[in-house]
Amino acid sequence: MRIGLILGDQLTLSLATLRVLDPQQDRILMAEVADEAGYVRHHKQKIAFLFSAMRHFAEELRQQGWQVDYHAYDPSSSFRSLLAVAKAHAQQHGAAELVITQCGEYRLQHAIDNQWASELGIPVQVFADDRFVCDSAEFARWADGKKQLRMEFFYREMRRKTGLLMEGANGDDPVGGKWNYDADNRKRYDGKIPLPQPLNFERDEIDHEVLALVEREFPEHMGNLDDFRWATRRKQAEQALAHFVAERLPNFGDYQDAMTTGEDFMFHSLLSPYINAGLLTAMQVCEAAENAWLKGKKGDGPEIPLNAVEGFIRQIIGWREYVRGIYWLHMPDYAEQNRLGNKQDLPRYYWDGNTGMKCMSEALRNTLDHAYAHHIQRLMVTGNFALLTGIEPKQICEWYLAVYADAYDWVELPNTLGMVMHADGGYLGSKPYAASGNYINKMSDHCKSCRYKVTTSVESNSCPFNSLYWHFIMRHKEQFQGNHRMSMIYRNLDKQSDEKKQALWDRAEHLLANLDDL
Ligand code: FAD
Ligand code: DLZ
Repeated sequence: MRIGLILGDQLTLSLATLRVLDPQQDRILMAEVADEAGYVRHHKQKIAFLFSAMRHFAEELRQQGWQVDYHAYDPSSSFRSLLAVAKAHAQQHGAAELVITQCGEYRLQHAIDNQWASELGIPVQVFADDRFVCDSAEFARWADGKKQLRMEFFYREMRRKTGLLMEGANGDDPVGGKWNYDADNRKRYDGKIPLPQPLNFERDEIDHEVLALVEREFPEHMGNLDDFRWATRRKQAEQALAHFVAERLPNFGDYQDAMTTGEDFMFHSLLSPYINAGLLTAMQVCEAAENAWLKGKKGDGPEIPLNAVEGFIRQIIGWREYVRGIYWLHMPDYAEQNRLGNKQDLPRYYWDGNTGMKCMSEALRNTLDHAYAHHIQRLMVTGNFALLTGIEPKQICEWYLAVYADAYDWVELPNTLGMVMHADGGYLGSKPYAASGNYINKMSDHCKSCRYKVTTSVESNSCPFNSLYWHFIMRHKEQFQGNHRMSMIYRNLDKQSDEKKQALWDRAEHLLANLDDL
């Protein structure tokens, strides 16, 4: 017999492992282990979501006729790693081989490739993870010979490959004549369209057991479980998808970048934990969005604007696949990059949420309460602040990996190290997403109720983002002044008087020396 080890982020019925094994002869192994639960201090909701989803998945497999051995989390267990559990299991059953689908994270895949077969004393067969639209080899071929990669061109390839939102005699043309409607997706939210509340799911015994376990065994981990809203079963995740398509997708595009005080989810899908853990597949969610749009076009359902559907699909077959491609192309070296030479420590409010900066406290409260923050909070608030203050990439990457229910190294690392911190020298994105308080004020209502004044830069109560932004621009002049996308910024800097530049520099230096007090 063979053993199929299924990981916490492989909860998909069509997983390669399940396609190659035989339910009559082979056994499935799943395990909650201390090493996976503790390699960063995952948010309590992340652990609860994953453990409960894993347990429900094991039940689902049993109902389908599989023999599933499930190692539930036990703090006193001597089996702390997946390898230790697999070894004991292989010996107990006299397994001839271990089968696994390629891991999401380099850390674990590297150990499997280099250590597991000899430790287990049996062959280990790894199958490609074909839940992704583009596998690592295809991405490497696409990237080959390109000095700089651009998501937009990769995305067009993925549109052609999947046929999503394509038209024309040969299906070669993007619907509506344009590939990308991002320019339409930057509205500030004015409160006129009601924001839909996310679904709350019925909890069963498995959920209650897991929630109690996490509360008991991971008390020192970040966040709280009071408002745990995540779906933990496939059926519930499918309900979440249907809810998104019906209630949120129509406004997803327009308000994709908007932020509003007290509104944690806006029109975002909240689907990333389910897609990343495998309860939903990337193609399933894209097709659901495209079908709803097509129905609306035919008059069989509510109309959904093209900018919304295209924006949503681009995030998934564009950004999501693109960052994964970069991850596998450049690991393990990618994780070590720090091209801006940052070494500042992460301020304490990233962990406790207590700061007078309203935009930061809102993003951090959302993170603590829900193990969630929407993209613009991650990119333009907590990410932008880390970039401007020069946080050491390793520290900020570890934070993002720990605190979100959807966080896995393959997707978190390129987003944080590349997109946010520009620590890869601009390989992933051509220009750093650095912005002053002005941007946050344009896209949100936070500045109205903030302790700091967004309209000033050098006074003692002025918005920290303002002087820190100019400090970033000044201190990285050498790296960025030749970047044509930033030439306007450097022209603006040159127009400022020496006194103003010095005042901005001094204010920012003061902030950097007192970061924990903001
Ligand atoms: P929506 O706004 O509804 O977007 C729809 C879907 O598109 C998401 O569910 C997700 O699957 C995909 N998506 C959107 N943007 C990205 C992106 N940049 N990269 C990959 N997929 C994307 N996403 C993760 O899934 N895991 C992470 O660990 C993660 N870390 C991030 C760290 C930083 C610093 C930043 C800036 C972004 C990160 N993202 C990560 C991307 C993005 O912020 C989240 O996917 C998104 O906020 C999840 O919420 P949602 O499902 O409501 O997304
Ligand atoms: C994130 C996570 C956690 C918290 N716990 C487990 C676990 O106990 N068992 C498991 O199989 N997977 C877990 N995971 C997800 C893994 O970390 C993930 O499968 C690997 O990092 C590979 O992507």
